[in-house]
Amino acid sequence: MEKLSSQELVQLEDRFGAHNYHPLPVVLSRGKGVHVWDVEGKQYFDFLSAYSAVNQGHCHPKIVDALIEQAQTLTLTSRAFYNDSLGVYEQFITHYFGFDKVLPMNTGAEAVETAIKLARKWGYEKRGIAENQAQIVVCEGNFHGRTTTIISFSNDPDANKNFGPFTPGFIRIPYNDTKALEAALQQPNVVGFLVEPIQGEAGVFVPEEGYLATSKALCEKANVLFIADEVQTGIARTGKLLAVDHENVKPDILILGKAVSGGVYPVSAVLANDEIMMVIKPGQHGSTFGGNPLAAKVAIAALEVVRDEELADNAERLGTIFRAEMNRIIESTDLVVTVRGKGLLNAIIINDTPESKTAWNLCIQMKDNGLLAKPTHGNIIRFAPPLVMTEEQLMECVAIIEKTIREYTA
Ligand code: IF1
Repeated sequence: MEKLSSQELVQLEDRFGAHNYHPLPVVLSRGKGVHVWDVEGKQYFDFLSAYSAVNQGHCHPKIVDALIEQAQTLTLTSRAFYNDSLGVYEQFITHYFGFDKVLPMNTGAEAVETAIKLARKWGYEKRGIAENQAQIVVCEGNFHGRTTTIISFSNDPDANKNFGPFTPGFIRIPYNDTKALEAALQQPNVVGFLVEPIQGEAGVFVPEEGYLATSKALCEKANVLFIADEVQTGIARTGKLLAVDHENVKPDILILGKAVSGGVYPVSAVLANDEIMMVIKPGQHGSTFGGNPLAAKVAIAALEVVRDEELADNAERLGTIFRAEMNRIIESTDLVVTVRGKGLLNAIIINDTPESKTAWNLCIQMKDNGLLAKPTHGNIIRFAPPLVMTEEQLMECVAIIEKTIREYTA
């Protein structure tokens, strides 16, 4: 087949694909480590990492090798039968994160839905809550996925307008507000508190020091499950294996996705101890691909890479340098108001309204200068490179960001 140009490929997506995204105008055809290349061969630094799914870098050889080997051996058995990869993976990942058991799923949203079902069932069968009365506390500004139940408790109109009717059973409180959580936990039938340790999509909102530990303590006191959604903040992204590790908080239910597979294959996971996990009996939950041998082998390789290449330490160290460099730049420009984040999950706030095109235009210019990033909401640009980045590469990216800001304000 003849090689299609970027423009031709964009037209194919426009003509034949649903318009559920508005991508930056760049068509990628290859990725390796911290770099991606477009169809015309131009190289970029990837500063989004597929929303933190490619923490280990694009096409990491160890993960791809695991994929290829298993893909030629056994890809899918369904859970109607056992297979020789799942138990090995379950032992590996439960020891890796310190829980009794794992329920393997595929996407982050499926894992969030699984956690919701688990918390509700635990509430009915262990706390004696009246059936169909369970409540789960969630936060304003949350992003936990795109299914109908999950958008039922979103307060983002883009996420839920005209997708109703919605699933009941959720209490929404302000993020980073333990007083609001304490009040919500007094309400009857509350079984869980579902929270992102850092709100990614909302614009990399880092809660105050102690928020997670205080929230966990409040949940313990109220016998309510603390459910951490680490789909985006987990897997070393924020400078620790999990974002909750910054406060030594052990969630009752841990939700993982994205970089569990290094972006090579859809893998997600829900981890909990037996007194919670064992409320689900055979035939009460599952999925065709959940826990398939290919996912199992890929996830083991992806998690070994995080451990063996000490990606959390690298993210911690480079994140500190990155924010210092951004603060240096902020000193000398009015275009950027602040930088915030932890590890290599950061964002800059652009000095313009959320409705303005400034952040978008800056991303277009950074693209032309060789770095790919995308605004989250309006005037916030998320910066999340692969965690395998070197300091030298990071400084090259800082130079591109600085050059772009200078050009933009010239
Ligand atoms: C899109 C956002 C990021 C997540 C958290 C669960 C999920 C996600 C904390 C669901 C997924 C993705 C979804 C993707 C873009 C991206 C995203 F912009 F949507 F919000 F990262 F911030 N919990 N986030 O961040 O996982 O089902 O997608 O595997 O929908 O555009 P998923």
